[in-house]
Amino acid sequence: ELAAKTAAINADTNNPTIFDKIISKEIPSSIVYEDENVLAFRDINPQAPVHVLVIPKFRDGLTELGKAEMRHGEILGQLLYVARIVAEKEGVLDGFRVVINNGVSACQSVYHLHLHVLGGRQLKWPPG
Ligand code: DGP
Repeated sequence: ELAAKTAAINADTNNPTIFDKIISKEIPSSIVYEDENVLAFRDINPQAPVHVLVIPKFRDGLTELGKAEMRHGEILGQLLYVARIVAEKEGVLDGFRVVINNGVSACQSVYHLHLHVLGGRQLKWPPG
């Protein structure tokens, strides 16, 4: 049922992505946090000892942050709060970074909004 709902809602904009299969558990992932609306799982290509992706289960037009509308406010807030839960669970609440890559020039590769939560090492600034 979840897979069907995800597919139906996500089909409204562009194409489904690999994240749909992660949400439906068709593709296994290392899940750090899950609730009705949000899933957090370890990035397959970690850039830091802690590298977790936080995504909405129902993309609902949010292929990228640039597509956000006021009606997305609640889910956007939930994603940011889950980033904080993940940071605490992973033991990096004292130092972590939340990144959203938006569009080609920011190297976005999956068009289903996702927050990267990075930590567990000294992070440099400015980022690359
Ligand atoms: P971005 O470049 O911001 O669009 O980040 C997409 C991230 O998604 C990238 O860091 C790698 C991750 N990713 C892609 N495919 C998979 C997958 O099948 N499983 C997991 N766990 N992560 C994936």
